[in-house]
Amino acid sequence: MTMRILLLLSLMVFGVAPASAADTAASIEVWKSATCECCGAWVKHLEANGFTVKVNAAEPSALASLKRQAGIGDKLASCHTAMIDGYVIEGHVPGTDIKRLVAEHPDAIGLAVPGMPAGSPGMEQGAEFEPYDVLLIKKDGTTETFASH
Ligand SMILES: [Cu+2]
Repeated sequence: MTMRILLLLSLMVFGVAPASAADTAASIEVWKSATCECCGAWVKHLEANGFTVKVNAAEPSALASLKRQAGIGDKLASCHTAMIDGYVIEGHVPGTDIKRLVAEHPDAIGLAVPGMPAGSPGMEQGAEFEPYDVLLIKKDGTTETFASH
């Protein structure tokens, strides 16, 4: 009986460890236009999900060249661009998907939600919800569906 309890306790400890490791890595840097409201709402969504967010105001031309350098083509582009743990996060990507990306650590450029789908984090418009995919951007520039919402 005691052994079983010990085993259970150690399982609980190991079960908790990856979550706290992910929390310490949850520091994200965002580039956005100073006046972009939906970008600001997305930053609040990240903070509510435990991320520490550093926000940089960027002029449209600087933002565009940042996206180009990061490997974000026109088809993937959205309003804001962020970096976490060496990954690029483009657009209104949910915090849960960012945490999963960091935890799974795939060989990829990052995640993108192209455009600005209604109902994605920061794009809440009442009850309106436009189903959208979170795309994993691979190093060769191709994408695959990482999550569907
Ligand atoms: Cu937006």
